Amino acid sequence: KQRVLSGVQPTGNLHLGNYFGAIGNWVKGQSEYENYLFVADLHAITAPHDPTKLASDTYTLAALYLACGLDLQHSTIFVQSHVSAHSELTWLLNCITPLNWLEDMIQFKEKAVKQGENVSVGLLDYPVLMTSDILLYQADKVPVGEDQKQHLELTRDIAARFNHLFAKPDQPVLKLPDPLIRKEGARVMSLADGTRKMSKSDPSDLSRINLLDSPEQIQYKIKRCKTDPIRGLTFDDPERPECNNLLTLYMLFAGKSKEEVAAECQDMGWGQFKPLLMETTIAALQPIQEKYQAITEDKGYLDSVLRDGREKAQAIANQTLADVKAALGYYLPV
Ligand code: AQP
Repeated sequence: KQRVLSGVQPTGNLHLGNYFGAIGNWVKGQSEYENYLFVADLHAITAPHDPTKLASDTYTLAALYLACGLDLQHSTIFVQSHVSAHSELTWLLNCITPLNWLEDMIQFKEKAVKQGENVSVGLLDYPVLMTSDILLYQADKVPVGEDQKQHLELTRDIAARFNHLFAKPDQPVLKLPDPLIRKEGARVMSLADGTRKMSKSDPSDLSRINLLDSPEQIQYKIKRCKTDPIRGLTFDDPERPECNNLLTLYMLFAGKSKEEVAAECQDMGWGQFKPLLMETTIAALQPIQEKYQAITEDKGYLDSVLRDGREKAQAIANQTLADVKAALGYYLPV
């Protein structure tokens, strides 16, 4: 089986964008691949973070991976910082990565502007850490959204540069990963503005629906979300980004085709559609929330999952790290 690697940062509440853009897709495709899925807590400190929340956010995210349906038969779940090879390989790769490759990353430029003077070396280095995450596991495929395409290209460039400089031509040390682009993946937009993505870091909680929101919160958020005064709901109207987003959410939760939803909703007004979306969303999240409750009632269980995950991940990661060190010429005791 081909190996897939991915992760989400424990930087706040997991929302529908994370579900439909990442975790839900991992779950759908999991039996086809050998999956290594981690909680990206080293990435989480590339922006200023709250140390009183990091551990609990990490725990919640790992529990949600399981609650969303990841099956330990197909997936190894672990916490990035528990496998020290991630940090170590990052240092080694830093030293062979030209600075201007990192300065050219669009996400760095965008986030650096937002963070102003607080911008850390870690934010610049984020793509090298991501490169290490992927290359340590010799991953074949990495699920990427639009925003991560450039970083995956960089990963391939760094791996190719390493192999070129330090490996024999017929014995590459690092595998070049390919993007895994899934048709059914969706970009979920903010409830407050249909042109911006739903995001953990949006200061307004009303802009997103979190996987652990109560039915009351979901009702309230959908009631308050931005719409327009036009009757009859349609997909793909550039003048109506909110309408497109809400119909898409309904389509995804109801498991219906776009054509079915378009036909069902073409004559509806918001007063009729919103209760439908509320009901569908609440019903779809209920099993995830119940499973989450059950998992978190037994803290020992999740800890044991993460310990097993760490061991399995370490076995592969440490081997790659040893190969990289050997290729770089490090002295290793016999
Ligand atoms: N709105 C979204 N629609 C579809 N997919 C999304 N993802 C995030 N938002 C949407 C996907 O979820 C994964 C989470 O990656 P991350 O933890 O690295 O966070 P992120 O991409 O920076 O997005 P977040 O979760 O909203 O956090 P902030 O607010 O910090 O930007 C990725 O696979 C991402 O594509």
